[in-house]
Amino acid sequence: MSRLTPTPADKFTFGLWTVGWQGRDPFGDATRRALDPVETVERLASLGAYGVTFHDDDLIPFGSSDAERAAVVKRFAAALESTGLRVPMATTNLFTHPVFKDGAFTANDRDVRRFALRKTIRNIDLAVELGADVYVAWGGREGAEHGASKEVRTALDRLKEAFDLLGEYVVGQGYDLRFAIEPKPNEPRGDILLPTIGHALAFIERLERPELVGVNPEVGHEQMAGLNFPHGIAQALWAGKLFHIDLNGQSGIKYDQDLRFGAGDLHQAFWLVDLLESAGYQGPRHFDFKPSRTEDFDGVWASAAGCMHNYLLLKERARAFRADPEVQAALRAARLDRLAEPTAADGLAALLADPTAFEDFDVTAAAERGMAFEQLDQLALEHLLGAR
Ligand code: XLS
Ligand code: MN
Ligand code: MN
Repeated sequence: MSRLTPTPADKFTFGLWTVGWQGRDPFGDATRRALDPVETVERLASLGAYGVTFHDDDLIPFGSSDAERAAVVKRFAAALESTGLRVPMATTNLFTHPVFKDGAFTANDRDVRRFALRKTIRNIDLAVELGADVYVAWGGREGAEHGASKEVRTALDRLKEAFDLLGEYVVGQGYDLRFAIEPKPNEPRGDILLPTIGHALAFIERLERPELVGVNPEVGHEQMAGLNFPHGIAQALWAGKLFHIDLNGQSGIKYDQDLRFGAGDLHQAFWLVDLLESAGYQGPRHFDFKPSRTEDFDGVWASAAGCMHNYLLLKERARAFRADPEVQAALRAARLDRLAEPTAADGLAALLADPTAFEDFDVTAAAERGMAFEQLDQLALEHLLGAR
């Protein structure tokens, strides 16, 4: 087996809705038939994936009877059992049904908010039953298009209320389950609440049980806002909040492209894998992408395999970059070792009393020092291109 053949140890996971996307977009109908979740489980297992994830409605069609629901779950669980595929995460669809047109946890209508919470809690029970330890919450419809239509401070109160109730529920049930909020700046709403990783991190600290809640950032979502995804992930790691991650590709500030991982901004993909691997991120590498609607099922499975292959290739390139003695010298020349030193380990009083820090500091000489970043970055580019 090649070192670039995925195995469950790589912890690659896919949502049912990713390979199962039928290609419907705002301008065009479906280009592919619906996939049976059991077929998805079998195909993903044969490609070397570790697990599969789902929205409640991906698995159990909205409005199913209790008996239909039980039959679907039983069949799905049997497929998991026979393939060994895991379900490390699940989430709720709070955006497709028209009832959620003005949001779910922050809908102006109280009855819709209560329904959204009950729908979520019902699927949390199933997620735990199937072994998940992370529950993703993407508030796709929690937002607005019209200025006065959403009182944002009040909506944030309702959003906090929802997460506090969900936290109370999982603690009360004794579940080993944490929540991961997925930020997105827009689409399908004109503007969505908690649009970036930073907004979500600040929100989490206002909750009753902040320790239960982290983030599930998605590559393309931050890039839709023009942000540097690896920087956002670094801050989430720094805060101890990277509970899950959605990997895909995006080319700049435009609609949510959900390209396969590695397509789009390849540079950011390289630095992302370098970061996740060097930081020792232990969670699933979850692909949330959409195989282009131009593809038949051969293209769908090829793109799923491509996501995993590209991750493994980038992991290999990042490892070679870090191991290269010339890179290590370039990192020293760029003074990364100095960044790791505390600025005033001797304390504030010593800083204030140190004339070399200010009175005698040679500002001109310091300003003239080159940072040697270009050579370092060229080495990275050559490693990324496989030229070293
Ligand atoms: C949509 C989101 C969605 C979440 C799960 O843009 O990425 O698929 O990951 O609801
Ligand atoms: Mn997306
Ligand atoms: Mn996502």
